[in-house]
Amino acid sequence: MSDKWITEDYNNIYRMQYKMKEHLYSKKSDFQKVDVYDTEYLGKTLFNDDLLMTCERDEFVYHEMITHVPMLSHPNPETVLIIGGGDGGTAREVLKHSTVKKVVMVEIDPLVVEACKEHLNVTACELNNERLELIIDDGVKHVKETSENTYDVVIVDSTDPIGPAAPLFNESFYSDVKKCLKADGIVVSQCENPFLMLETQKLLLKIKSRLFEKVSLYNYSNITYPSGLWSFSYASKTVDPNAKLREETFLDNLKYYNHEVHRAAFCLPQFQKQALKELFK
Ligand code: SPD
Repeated sequence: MSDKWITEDYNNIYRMQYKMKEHLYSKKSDFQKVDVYDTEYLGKTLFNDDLLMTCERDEFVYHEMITHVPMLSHPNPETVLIIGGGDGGTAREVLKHSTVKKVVMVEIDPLVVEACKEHLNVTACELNNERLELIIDDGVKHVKETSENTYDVVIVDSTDPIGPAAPLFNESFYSDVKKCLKADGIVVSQCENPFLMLETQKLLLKIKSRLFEKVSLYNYSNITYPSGLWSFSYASKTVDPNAKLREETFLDNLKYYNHEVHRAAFCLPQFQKQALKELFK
């Protein structure tokens, strides 16, 4: 019997392949095709439109870094909005914080939630937490309709800037996010990677630097997204991400994040720093 491989193709110039054990889930929503595969090396994996979103092997890197950098930079994060994040990994990390009273998560695609609840318990394990309100809706519409000064932290846990996530890379969306944030609020967003998507990183930072007083970008390395070195962009009206970091007792149990990694993540390779430094504030 021949081996079965799953392929993620980046613009027909770069491919990654994973040896499949079993195809566990496949459905088409109004937005995309959603698949869950069990694989030899990555364990269970979630794919949207044939792009790898998250997997058992290294989901902790992405979810710890998108969450704990803003959450531990903020002096007292009580109310948190997650845009996207339907697999539940970011919500799981946010809910570890003792300060958190309420998390609202707005995921556009109900099938992402369904697939992960059925097959990816490692990320979906807190989706029924009583401090979490899960709304199936368009995140762009949600922030437009949200009142001023509602959230301490907004986390944009999006897919790539194509398909349903494309509007999450627009200025009008971030202008509404700014409105929703309190005076010391922070927004962190999935910001692609410096090797293949430097122009997208520039565009998102330009938008944030037109709207916010503090703007920067930090990196993490993972094994599942093309080219390996990926980034999150940071913006706040007032809070410097490298000033004072909060302590939490759960920190010793994390697998990627610690305070040293937090500070080091803002040190960028020279080519990325040169390309983006004018946009940092
Ligand atoms: N090419 C994948 C880009 C990252 C997408 N976000 C993943 C969501 C994990 N919660």
